[in-house]
Amino acid sequence: MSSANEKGLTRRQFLQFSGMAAAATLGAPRILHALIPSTGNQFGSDVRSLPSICDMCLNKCGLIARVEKGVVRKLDPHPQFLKSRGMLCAKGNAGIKQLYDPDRLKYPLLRKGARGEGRWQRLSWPQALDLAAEKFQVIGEKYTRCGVLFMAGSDVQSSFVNRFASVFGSYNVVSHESNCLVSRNRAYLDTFGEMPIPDTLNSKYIIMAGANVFEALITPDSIDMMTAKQKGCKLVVLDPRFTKTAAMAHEWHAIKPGTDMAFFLAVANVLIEEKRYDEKFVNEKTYGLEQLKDHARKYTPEWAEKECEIPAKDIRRIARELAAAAPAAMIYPGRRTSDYENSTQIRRSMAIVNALLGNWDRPGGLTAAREIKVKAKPFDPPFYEENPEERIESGRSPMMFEEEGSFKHARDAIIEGKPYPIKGLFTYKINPMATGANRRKTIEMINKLDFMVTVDIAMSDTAWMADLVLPAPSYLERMDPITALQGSSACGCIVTRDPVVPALFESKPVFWIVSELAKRLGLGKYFDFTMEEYRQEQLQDWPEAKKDLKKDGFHFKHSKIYGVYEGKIYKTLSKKIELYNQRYTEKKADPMPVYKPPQAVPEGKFRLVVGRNAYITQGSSTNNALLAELVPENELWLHPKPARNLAVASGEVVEVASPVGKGILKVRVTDEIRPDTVYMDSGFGVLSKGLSNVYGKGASIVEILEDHNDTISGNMAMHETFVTVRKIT
Ligand SMILES: Nc1nc2c(c(=O)[nH]1)N[C@H]1C(S)=C(S)[C@@H](COP(=O)(O)OP(=O)(O)OC[C@H]3O[C@@H](n4cnc5c(=O)[nH]c(N)nc54)[C@H](O)[C@@H]3O)O[C@H]1N2
Ligand SMILES: Nc1nc2c(c(=O)[nH]1)N[C@H]1C(S)=C(S)[C@@H](COP(=O)(O)OP(=O)(O)OC[C@H]3O[C@@H](n4cnc5c(=O)[nH]c(N)nc54)[C@H](O)[C@@H]3O)O[C@H]1N2
Ligand code: SF4
Ligand SMILES: [Mo]
Repeated sequence: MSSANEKGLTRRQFLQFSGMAAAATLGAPRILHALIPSTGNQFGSDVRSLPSICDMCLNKCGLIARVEKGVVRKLDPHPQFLKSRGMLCAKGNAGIKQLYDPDRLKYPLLRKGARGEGRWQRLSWPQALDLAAEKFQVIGEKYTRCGVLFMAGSDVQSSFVNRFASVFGSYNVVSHESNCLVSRNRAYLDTFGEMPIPDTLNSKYIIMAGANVFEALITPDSIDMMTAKQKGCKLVVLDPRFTKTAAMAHEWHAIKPGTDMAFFLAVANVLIEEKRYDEKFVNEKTYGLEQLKDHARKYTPEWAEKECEIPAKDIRRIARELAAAAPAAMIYPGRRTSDYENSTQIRRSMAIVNALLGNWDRPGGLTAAREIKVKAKPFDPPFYEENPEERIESGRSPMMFEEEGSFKHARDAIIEGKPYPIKGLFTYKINPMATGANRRKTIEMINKLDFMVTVDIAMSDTAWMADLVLPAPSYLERMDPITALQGSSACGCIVTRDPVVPALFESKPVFWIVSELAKRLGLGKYFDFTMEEYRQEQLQDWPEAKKDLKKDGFHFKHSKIYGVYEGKIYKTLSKKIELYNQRYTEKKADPMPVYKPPQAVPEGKFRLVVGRNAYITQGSSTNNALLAELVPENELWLHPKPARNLAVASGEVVEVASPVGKGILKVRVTDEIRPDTVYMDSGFGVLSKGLSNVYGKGASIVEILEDHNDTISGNMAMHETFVTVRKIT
């Protein structure tokens, strides 16, 4: 497999251009447009410009909604919102179709026929709430209150679901994070004592492995990466696919999936053997250099080449270039190489190289998280004596995060009924039917339940399986609490939302839903406040922010970026950056990453990998009418060589099958992927007929993916599935 930089210039230039076109949607905000005053513009004088915060993905970019006679006509980027550098991406623009989607849920629905049959009865809100409260009460009495599992996705109101779970008495709360990035968080926390923020903007050399920032947008990193490149930063991408990020990179290496650790251990080897690491920094601030020296000795670039299929001379050169650019150089922490059974250790190898570069707390490297906190209204939850000792999935992986849980493990535990039964499920703004690998198991789990409630804006596949479906307003119709946005090199900020238009249909925010449930369950005193009162209390520590929040929906807290760790200790056992982690030994994990090759791809099969494009959010925006125009269905990326063997051409149809499921979709024959790997977009092959734009299109990746997990953190490992591909005639 050759690297992109060895390919013909014309093709590369072409792809760079197509990458640039995609990036232009994110890089060229229509600032001038957004700055037009709210009266007397081309929309007419009764057009108002109202600020809000985009919610089409987790990034939360600032926007301005143009509202004409109570109707949102257009969404523009907020030019002063630093975190997104005044950008609103394609998905952000398409938010208008999320609001005005004819498929929106309109009123509470109760399942009539069998699960997944799609027969519903309309209920009034009082009927729906009475029913849900009664069902949860009964489950609580019969199976203890931990017999109800709560799942809330990435949302500013999810904290109210957690609060409700806590006062109801269940500590079985699972977020989306164990399907996302907990293994990365684990690795960085256990190395640096915290999750660092990359100073992408000022970096001179970035290796991006298992991340795709020009399609999987992270603000401000995606935009800053573009600016950094213009300022001369070198970008090296390791990805089995030629992504848009790879197209924009100086170098792309089609790394063999699952072998990044070999690459990074070899980089560590070169840095140590050639004494190119930051000696002063490493001696002063890290723990375990001597052990690492011994450990890394055997991991030479020549050894690594055989594992990761990147030439030894390139590994050596890249290590030297990195060292020369350090400390303004980094292995981009990314979000999810969380895809293998040893993902925490893969990420540890990257974190360790970062530490060797001494790129901590200095321009162009990794920086400390900005301290930014907003109070939540304090409460003292009741104690329920009869509850079990532990969370349902406790002990299934040694170092799970208590606050996030593990979807994979919790689902297994519910199916097994062990160590105790869970019979109720409440989901809010999360779609595990489309985002949890092995969909059949999710269905199996749901079939074990007595009662399931889903709060969503659309009839997602998860809602489709529920007993009771409750309609929520979109972000443009909500009043939200104040939330701190961490994790951005544009400094910390707090954001909030006021409705730009009134809530449509009978939709109700989850804050109201859980407050009403609490009242019915005798827990009303824990929700005896309005959203306005809640915000007032949150703002007690933020008097200076009031004006900004009202005007823009955000307030930035400018703070020191570099040198904040001077004189501070690291939040690790050794109080230093841990190249060697003693705690891991106690947990029977390797204290330093030990390379174990991934399972070889069996003859005649392919490894299926997950990824993103700029027009889809995880598993759930594919029904959006504007985005569906851009990606109407998914296709299987297949390299020309195996395509020839299978006698299949682009546009023809194949069956992709794994031991757990299969799907039928069109093929895209392309050399933008390794011959041993296949890829397809997420969010297609839906079961719900309530998603009328996407129903019947493409195949579901979670139907095909097996559910492995990162052994240490319990993160779903989504790249451990081998599939067969067969032409359908
Ligand atoms: N447009 C868009 N933007 C998003 C999101 C979205 O859904 N859509 N979601 C947001 C969220 S929640 C997240 S977590 C982030 C995710 O952002 P990223 O972490 O950038 O995630 P992915 O797009 O999944 O990129 C992972 C890449 O790893 C590659 N890969 C697979 N196996 C290997 C391997 O073994 N080694 C290496 N080096 N590469 C491998 C895949 O081909 C893929 O391109 O994006 C955020 N931004
Ligand atoms: N197949 C596949 N699986 C994945 C990923 C992938 O790329 N592909 N990515 C992984 C990652 S990184 C992550 S972070 C997780 C994310 O996992 P999920 O959190 O399950 O992600 P989404 O697909 O965004 O699901 C969001 C749900 O909320 C609903 N929704 C949207 N807006 C609102 C609202 O305002 N109110 C309410 N009540 N509901 C709303 C949507 O209709 C949808 O049902 O998925 C992980 N799993
Ligand atoms: S990256 Fe795009 S979809 Fe995500 S919040 Fe920003 S504008 Fe919205
Ligand atoms: Mo994620």
